[in-house]
Amino acid sequence: MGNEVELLQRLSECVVTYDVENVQKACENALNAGISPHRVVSDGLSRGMEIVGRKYEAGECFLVELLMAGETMKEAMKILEPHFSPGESVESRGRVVIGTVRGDLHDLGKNLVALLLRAAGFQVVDLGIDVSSDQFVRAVEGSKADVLGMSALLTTSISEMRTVIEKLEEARLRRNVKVILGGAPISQQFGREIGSDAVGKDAVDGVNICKIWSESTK
Ligand code: B1M
Repeated sequence: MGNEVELLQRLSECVVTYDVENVQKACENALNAGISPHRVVSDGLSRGMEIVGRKYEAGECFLVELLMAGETMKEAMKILEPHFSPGESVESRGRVVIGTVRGDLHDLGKNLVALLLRAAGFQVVDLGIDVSSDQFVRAVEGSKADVLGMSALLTTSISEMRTVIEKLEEARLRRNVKVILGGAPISQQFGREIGSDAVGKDAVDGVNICKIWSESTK
């Protein structure tokens, strides 16, 4: 079955070579060898995505190949999802509305955050991709959310996050909801500038921040 390094390497290779047929098997092998589902994602699949991203940036692969790498990762997540499920006895920690902002179709990171939030016992309303500011505001109001999570991967989309926060203020909802941002182009400074409550460095960090908020309101 190979050692840990090889199993993680294999996962990364599956993403880099768009090996949709074998990625689930590679996940199973890693899980059976005792590698945690978190590491399967962070030290295996995500490493592969980073390589594909760099190749795209260097002009060594095309958009369609990015898409195929994304699909490979989604296929892998199907196998991993049950391993992140919370126990039945887990009490709800609160409601989180989450989505990728308008103009942005990247959802792998956002899906991972949603998955880990559910695993931690949060009720998650996932609005999907290309979500407008009005959709975010309506969902926060309608679901009485404790937390709003916004994700963006494109620098051209991040200004949309500011619009959402401004509209929450106009609707007098800002005080009722904590706002967390995430995605590669989002810095802590940007988060402070637009008036968010936190920026998650990665999915685990984002979920930990939500857990701390949930504990502090108990
Ligand atoms: Co695109 N893409 N893409 N892409 N893509 C990037 C982001 C890019 C950096 C690639 C590059 O040029 N190097 C670049 C953006 C440049 C920029 O603006 N700075 C880019 C571009 C330019 C584009 C297009 C414009 C290309 C084109 O059409 N010419 C186009 C835009 C489409 C659109 O959105 N309107 C496009 C399209 C696509 C695909 C559809 C083909 C595909 C997405 C598939 C999908 O998501 N279903 C895709 C992919 C796969 C990528 C890369 C390769 C990988 C992104 C990814 O999924 N990573 C990416 C390059 C890269 O990142 N190296 C790239 C894995 C994922 C688990 O990580 O999403 O970063 P990530 O999430 C992390 C953290 O950021 C954080 O936690 C996650 C895990 O720890 N996080 C949060 C994310 N959200 C969070 C929310 C939180 C907390 C933490 O709280 C709420």
